[in-house]
Amino acid sequence: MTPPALHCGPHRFDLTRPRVMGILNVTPDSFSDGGRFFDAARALDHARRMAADGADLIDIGGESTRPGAAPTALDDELARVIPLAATLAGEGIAVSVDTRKPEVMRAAIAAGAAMINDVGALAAPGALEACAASDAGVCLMHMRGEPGTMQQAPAYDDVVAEVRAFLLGRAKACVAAGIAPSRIVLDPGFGFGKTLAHNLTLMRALPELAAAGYPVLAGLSRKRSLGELTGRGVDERLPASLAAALAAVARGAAIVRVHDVRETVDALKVWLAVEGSRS
Ligand code: 9MG
Repeated sequence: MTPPALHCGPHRFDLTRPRVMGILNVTPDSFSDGGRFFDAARALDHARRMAADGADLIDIGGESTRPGAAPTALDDELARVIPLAATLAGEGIAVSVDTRKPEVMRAAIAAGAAMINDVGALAAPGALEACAASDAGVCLMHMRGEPGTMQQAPAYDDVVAEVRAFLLGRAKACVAAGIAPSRIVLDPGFGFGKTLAHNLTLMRALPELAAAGYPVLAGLSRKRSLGELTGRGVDERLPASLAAALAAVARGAAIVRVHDVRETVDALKVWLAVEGSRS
């Protein structure tokens, strides 16, 4: 069951309708937008555009997590992310910061970020404490391995059971550290140490994950699995990304993380008109 609301700093999201997180990669080497928003002025324009198009949250990432990516130095990540987060938060936009570093988490929260999106599920020393000392939302994602090597023959005995147990274990650690359950989002981490078959199995099992009582975030936009299914290059995956977002929402995802906000918002409006709210 999707909980009725998510609390993220000053923002409260009613989850009786699906929410959209717009992606803002401020890295020179993003797989999906090729570093187009590395320039701060362009990044700001793009974030404001996504917010105007209906994004509920803007997820700013200053370290690439694409398969094969190398780590980013702390100072570089801070310089890329924090001024943008401060400006956008100052405009009332709900900012999420995609980071694994506790130092970046603390600076992001001080700059007004409403959510920390951690592909490492707050496992780094100091990460839980950094978030617990705030009222920001947290997105806990499952990843098998590290971005540099995670797609080298990932293997599971039971991908659904393993991902679910990991995420519920991390949620428990968050609650024990003082993070209210109403601030926690779970994410199976499509493409993070998973084959196409793993991703499809997880997609079919989203209702099982949602049944745990935390909102579920699904990130499939433009990902490699969609290229494998359609034969399309990264710039040609909009229809596949929309289909994936709708399939995820139909299986209980509360938030979809996407590049193409305007198109996704339209698709969800149609879905919602047909389905009605989730209350
Ligand atoms: C940073 N990032 C890239 N893909 C992602 C996904 O699927 N989920 C979350 N939470 N973050 C992601």
